[in-house]
Amino acid sequence: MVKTIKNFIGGEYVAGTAGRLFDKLSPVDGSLVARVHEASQADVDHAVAAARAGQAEWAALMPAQRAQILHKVADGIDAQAEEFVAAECADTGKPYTLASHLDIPRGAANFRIFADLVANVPTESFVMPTATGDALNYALRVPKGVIGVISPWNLPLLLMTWKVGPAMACGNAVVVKPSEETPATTTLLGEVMNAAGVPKGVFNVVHGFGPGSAGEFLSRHSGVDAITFTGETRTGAAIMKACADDIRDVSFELGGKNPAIVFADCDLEKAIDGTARSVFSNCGQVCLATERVYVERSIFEEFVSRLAERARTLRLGIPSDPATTMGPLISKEHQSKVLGYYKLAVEEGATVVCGGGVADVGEAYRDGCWVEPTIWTGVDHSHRIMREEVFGPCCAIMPFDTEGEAIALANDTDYGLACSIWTENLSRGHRVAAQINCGLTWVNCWFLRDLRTPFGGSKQSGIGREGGVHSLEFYTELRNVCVLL
Ligand code: NAD
Ligand code: 6OD
Repeated sequence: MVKTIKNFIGGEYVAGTAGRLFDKLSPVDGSLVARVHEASQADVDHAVAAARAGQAEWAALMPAQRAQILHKVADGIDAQAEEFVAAECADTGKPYTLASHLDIPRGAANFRIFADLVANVPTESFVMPTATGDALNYALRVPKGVIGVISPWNLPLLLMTWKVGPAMACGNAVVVKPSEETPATTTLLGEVMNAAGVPKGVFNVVHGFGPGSAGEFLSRHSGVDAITFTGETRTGAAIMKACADDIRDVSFELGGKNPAIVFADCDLEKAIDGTARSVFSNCGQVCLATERVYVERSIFEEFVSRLAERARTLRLGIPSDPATTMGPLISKEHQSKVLGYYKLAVEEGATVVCGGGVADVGEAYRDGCWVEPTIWTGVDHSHRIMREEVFGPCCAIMPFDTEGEAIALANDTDYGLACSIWTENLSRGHRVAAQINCGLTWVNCWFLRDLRTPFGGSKQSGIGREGGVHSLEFYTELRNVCVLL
């Protein structure tokens, strides 16, 4: 049955006042999944006003009281996990196995970690001797106010709650603009917030697009104190401009063109496993995904043929089939973009090791957004597929001869999000990791997350770090009080 999805403002589901609805189509077969109420400027104004009104009551609670409520939110997600999984998979086409092991449990974990952290955060103080006696300085950590959260479609609940969890734990109210491609789970979270006892207006959701729609209305809104955004680098630039006039703060998690470096002294089986996961998981639509693989020359041929073997054994299929290991891309538009890169790679002279086209998943899914998992060799850094983010299930593999060359190749990019290093020589692992210019380096693993650690990108991959106490830096402000005793 086709759902109708409304905005969530002041604790209630409300229709868009302009009466405009847009279609959300299934990436699996192009069928209509939902009709979504697009928020007008007036609706975004309403959501920001509701957030302003709700924030004071929320911030007045003790951190431990907020923590208790946020634990109930996490429990609520767990209790409705099946519904969340079904909604996430209907919007994205991703396998149930992935959503139920990664997206939805992380949605709950993102509330628990920050609830506990904020309830236990210390404050700093200094005693300063003066000629007339001591002065006591202490810092008060206060919420920023209303946070605009603009989120993407690839890991919808996970990435949205990664921002909403710490923002709310710190005493802020939020207005969330989920991707137009994935409106369902953010909307469902409204129900969970109400059931957990979150005061009305603390969590709001507005639906729509970017430019000239809810995304732009929110990022330009003078009633929003800061914007936290995850998405494409170019979109980040537009949001930064929108925030510039009022000097509003931004936190950005942006695109990547992430390298993996595979040394001949690696455990080859683990390196193949890890690289296959990092290239093909979520149909390659993970900001941390590996798109450039540098392999030491002595194991190059073997690595390429074994990774291609893994690609060929991926099982493309519908989300509910437990045998499915890869779903479709998110949309027809994104499929065209990825297929454009598949064509460009060949025009630029790359050798196609496997894949390279539209995947045939059967007549019933002809209108879906399927592409083949793809591997290229015969590339160098003059090729656009070695420089631009594709965001699909593909990688290009290049040989290298020395450690220094591998480091230079990995760093030769405008991005700086993530890197994986595969070696059994841990001294080398530490040494190389220290020289890679990116926010996150994994040695002999990939996307292994401890939520207390700093997360974010260098260069065009982002601004700021979130995770653990680093999130507090963005979602709160410190006020110093100096008392002459
Ligand atoms: P996107 O930038 O197209 O859209 C993200 C969000 O921004 C959506 O909600 C969209 O409606 C909104 N938006 C678009 N234009 C806007 C504008 N002018 N003003 C305000 N809002 C606007 O990104 P996407 O296609 O949804 O996601 C894929 C991209 O996100 C990839 O580049 C990927 O690398 C990146 N990403 C980065 C991280 C990270 O942690 N660094 C995580 C996930 C995704
Ligand atoms: O694990 C996280 O906290 C996180 N932000 C992951 C981002 C994945 C990008 O697609």
